[in-house]
Amino acid sequence: MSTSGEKPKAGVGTAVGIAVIVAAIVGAAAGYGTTYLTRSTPAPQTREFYVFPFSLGFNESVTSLPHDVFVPDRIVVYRGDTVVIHFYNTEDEPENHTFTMTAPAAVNADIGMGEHADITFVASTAGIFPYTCTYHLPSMAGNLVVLG
Ligand SMILES: [Cu+2]
Repeated sequence: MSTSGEKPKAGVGTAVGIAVIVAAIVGAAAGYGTTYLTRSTPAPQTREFYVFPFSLGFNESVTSLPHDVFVPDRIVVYRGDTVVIHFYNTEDEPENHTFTMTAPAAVNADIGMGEHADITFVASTAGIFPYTCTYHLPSMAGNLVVLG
């Protein structure tokens, strides 16, 4: 214990500990940077998806929400891929559904019972892009995820 009133000085052990922590942080940052710079995106390819309307089992008049949803409600591709969506209206009642999006492509396929639409576009921009059915918002909606 110091009796002179001076503050105790940091020892060699403390300095070594700090150096180890700093080295670990610098090493982790360098590793992350190297991984980021050398990452590769797969070559663009055509990816096909089959999309359907689906009715959930609840009474719309009770919830004030449409019981229709998309299956699937999430589509994931890489930037540059050609996306082919086969949109089928498989419902057994005369009701239209749309597959509508504004980006990365303007699409508005409106199909009746028993019909289908084939939609093709290039996912040229990375991001998350909503697709909706204009008749059954807000529940009938999904997202196209384009990885950059
Ligand atoms: Cu719909």
